[in-house]
Amino acid sequence: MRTEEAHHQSMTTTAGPAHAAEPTASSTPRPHAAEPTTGEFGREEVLLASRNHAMPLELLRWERTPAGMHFLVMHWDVPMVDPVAWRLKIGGAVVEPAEFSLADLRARDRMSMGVTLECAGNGRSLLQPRPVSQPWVHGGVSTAEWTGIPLVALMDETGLRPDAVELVFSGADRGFQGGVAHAYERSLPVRAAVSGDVLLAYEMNGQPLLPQHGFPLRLVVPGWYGMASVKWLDRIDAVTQAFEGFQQRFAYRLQQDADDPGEPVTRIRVRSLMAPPGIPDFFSRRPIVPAGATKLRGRAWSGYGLIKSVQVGIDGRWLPAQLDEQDGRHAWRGWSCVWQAEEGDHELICRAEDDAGNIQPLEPEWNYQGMANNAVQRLQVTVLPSVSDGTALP
Ligand SMILES: Nc1nc2c(c(=O)[nH]1)N[C@H]1C(S)=C(S)[C@@H](COP(=O)(O)O)O[C@H]1N2
Ligand SMILES: [Mo]
Repeated sequence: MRTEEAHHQSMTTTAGPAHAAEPTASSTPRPHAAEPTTGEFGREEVLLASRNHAMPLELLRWERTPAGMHFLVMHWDVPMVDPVAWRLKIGGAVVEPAEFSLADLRARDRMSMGVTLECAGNGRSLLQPRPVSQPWVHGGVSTAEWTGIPLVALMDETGLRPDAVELVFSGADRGFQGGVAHAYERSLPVRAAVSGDVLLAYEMNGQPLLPQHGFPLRLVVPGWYGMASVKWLDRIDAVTQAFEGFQQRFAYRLQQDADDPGEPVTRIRVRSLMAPPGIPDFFSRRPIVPAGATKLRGRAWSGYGLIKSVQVGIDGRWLPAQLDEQDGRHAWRGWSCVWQAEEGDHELICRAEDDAGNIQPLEPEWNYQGMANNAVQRLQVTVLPSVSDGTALP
């Protein structure tokens, strides 16, 4: 239901005592603190963006993103977890509730895989009007090598009661969002959680997880937007009804307006990005490229299948890109294309298609939270006759 309140309420102040914990139709908690805007970036957005950094797009040249360059999202504070006292507790609708220490988990058969994680809000700031939240441009995506144990291995030990419908994953971090205090919790349908390659990861790129990426243990859900991959994991509960926590029910929804219950955000939509060619101008970051043959490189991924093709658009003319070898089922796929760059200003676009028949839209599909924007990247570049030390911009 639409209400007057919806248009001028603030998330950082409490609406009223009766509204604090039990949301009603007239006080639906809002994941974002302000209405979408066409205005300038605010102080809160700048602060969020400096805590939750992007992967610089030149890192698209790397098959695996170095840990310190992997994009980062923390809703609240990084929790300090004592790895000796820490236990993973599995309970709820299971046959045998159990607790595991980090040493228990590390002693089991390990599995490693390259997984592309992308934040569901990646591309948010390119929408008009712009939802006010973490103001991603393109860099909310990275690919690390994750090592741990398959979730299904532990669930086989604890067993699941036949009435279990979802698993709820809880992180050790807590905060307020939508005016409600809660731990970061997300659920997956039982089938998605125990089929697939869902991993309980304790290493990233061969090293113990860094504090900001979920030390000592995190979930990695290949193919799903990043919100599913709960960090600082300390509980898994099997539940017999759909989970209604804030991060499930109100955040990560494809909504048309604040009161639209919306559809849940799940898998990663097909997308490609290009590493910037040439060398950048410091302040504008515009790429400056010398005339002649230039190799354009990038990566493409999809949570719905494998990448089938990538096209590169140069001033509106499409060229097919060459695809690198597919690297596992869950890591992005490299692509390249040779461009005969001619002097002047140009627009470069890349557009991927997956083997489920999904193709990137040319224009973003707007939604209220700025989720899952997989529109093509448009890169404005300048080609000069040559570029050497001392070359001046025109
Ligand atoms: N416990 C917890 N898990 C979390 C989050 C969080 O804030 N708390 N953020 C989620 C979101 S929105 C994303 S996109 C990914 C980002 O993972 P990364 O920071 O390792 O890149 O973590 C997810 N897991
Ligand atoms: Mo995210």
